[in-house]
Amino acid sequence: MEPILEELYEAILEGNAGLTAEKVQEALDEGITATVILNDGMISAMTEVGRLFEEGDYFVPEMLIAARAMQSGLSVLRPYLVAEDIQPAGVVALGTVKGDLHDIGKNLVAMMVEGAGFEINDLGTDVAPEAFVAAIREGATVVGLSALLTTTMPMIEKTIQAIDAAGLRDQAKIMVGGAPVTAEFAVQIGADGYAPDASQAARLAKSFIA
Ligand code: B1M
Repeated sequence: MEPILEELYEAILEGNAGLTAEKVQEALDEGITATVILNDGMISAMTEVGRLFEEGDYFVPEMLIAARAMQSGLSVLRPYLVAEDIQPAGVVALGTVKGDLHDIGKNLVAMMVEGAGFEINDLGTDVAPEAFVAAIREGATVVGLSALLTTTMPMIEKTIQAIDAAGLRDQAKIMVGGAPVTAEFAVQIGADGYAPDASQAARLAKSFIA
């Protein structure tokens, strides 16, 4: 790997947002294409962050600051990606279900999934089933439903039912997560996958398009 991409990789692992933006600009100035910068310097770093989190070497704060560094680098890179006409791996519509206002975990999932090369349509919190239906009509191929309350878990199932009733169930893969959600619950309500954390959510989204 080019030394500048190694420095970029390290800056993301360290969660240094300012340095990450600088290294992206330096790599661009050296004539490295946005695609190579994204894949070799940035997505690979976020994959490593995910691995470190799963191994228990990184915790939520480290993952958050790494994801913020990634965002800072992406903001420099975005116009160049557009110029190179890089297509995202797909659009992921993500939201916390209706009645639920928790968004820290959902935001972490958004950052990691964006880090995996997807475009995020962040629908926010307290999202009604109809908004997820509309997002699929607008082109989302993956829907991510987050719930943090046992009282809002049934809304995940209602959202899947609304997508089904709109005749769109085969147009998007549905992944679910949140502290009270389990793999068994995901199977029971007909979701396509469950992820226990943001890193595995990014892996799951990638597996949908593999
Ligand atoms: Co709330 N709250 N809260 N709260 N809150 C919990 C969830 C609770 C467990 C606290 C407790 O009692 N011990 C409890 C739920 C109990 C239950 O349902 N059994 C609870 C309650 C009761 C409530 C209120 C009802 C309190 C009240 O008003 N009486 C109320 C509800 C409001 C509402 O939503 N309608 C409420 C309000 C709030 C605040 C607004 C104050 C605040 C939220 C601020 C915000 O999000 N902007 C808040 C907070 C901060 C929490 C705790 C303390 C922390 C949640 C959090 O951010 N965790 C929480 C207790 C706890 O979890 N220890 C609690 C960190 C975050 C990174 O983890 O969200 O689990 P998490 O996300 C993980 C994974 O779950 C997964 O990946 C993430 C990263 O690894 N994941 C996904 C999440 N979404 C995913 C989606 C995926 C895949 C993976 O695919 C799509």
